[in-house]
Amino acid sequence: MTPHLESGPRQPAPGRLPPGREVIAIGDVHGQRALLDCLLDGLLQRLAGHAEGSVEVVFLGDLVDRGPDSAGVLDRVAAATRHGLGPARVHALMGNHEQMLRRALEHRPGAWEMFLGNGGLATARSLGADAATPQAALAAMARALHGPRRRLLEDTLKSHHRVGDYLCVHAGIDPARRLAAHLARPWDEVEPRHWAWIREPFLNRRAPFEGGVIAVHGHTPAQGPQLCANRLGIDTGAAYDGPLSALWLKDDGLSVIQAVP
Ligand SMILES: [Mn+2]
Repeated sequence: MTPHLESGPRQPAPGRLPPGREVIAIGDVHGQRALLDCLLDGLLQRLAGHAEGSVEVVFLGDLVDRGPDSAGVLDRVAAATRHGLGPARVHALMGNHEQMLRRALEHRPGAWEMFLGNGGLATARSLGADAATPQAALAAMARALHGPRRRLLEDTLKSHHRVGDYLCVHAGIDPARRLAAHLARPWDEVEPRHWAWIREPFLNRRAPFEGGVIAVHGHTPAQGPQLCANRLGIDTGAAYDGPLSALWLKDDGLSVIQAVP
């Protein structure tokens, strides 16, 4: 089946953006290249006529794993971060799945098993690494992750991206820590309260976050977008045959556009 695009209604936005600026955040892609192409092509049409640099597209992380074409997703996102999407600049954040992939490629203890246990086999296959031993598979993956794919994974991915009141981050914010220290942590650490991994006590928090920032995040899939006063969650389960969602933030409202399988 060919994916199709669905656009939701305009709704009030919980935060403010600098004048003339717009943000489009894209949830966990997880190797779904066909959904990604459908979504980006639809966004490109809707971006026609926008001033150069007035819109920023932010991938919220988890480009890889579970879905069938992680290699193709890395290629499309690498090209977008390099050349933009029409008039929009494109940023990409580190997800816990990129972190697991990097750790496997660095041969960290237990990292290969963790990678396989979280949908990594599909990524290995899409990179042409269907080898019998972990060592052979990792060597083949390392060879396939060259050029723009390698630069994306090693240099381009960021921990967060803030525009106005909105803080784009993969999983969320640990409310028990100072924001700056929380976001500055190196991403080769793996622990559950990390910004690339956190679920609770982030998801159930109703109080505002430090500085009144509104988290724009993926990581925890839900049936539909989670549009709360203090967080906007847009992982709608593309990994599990759900749609791939984009959240379009403007100063006078927000809307959700989905590529539906
Ligand atoms: Mn994810």
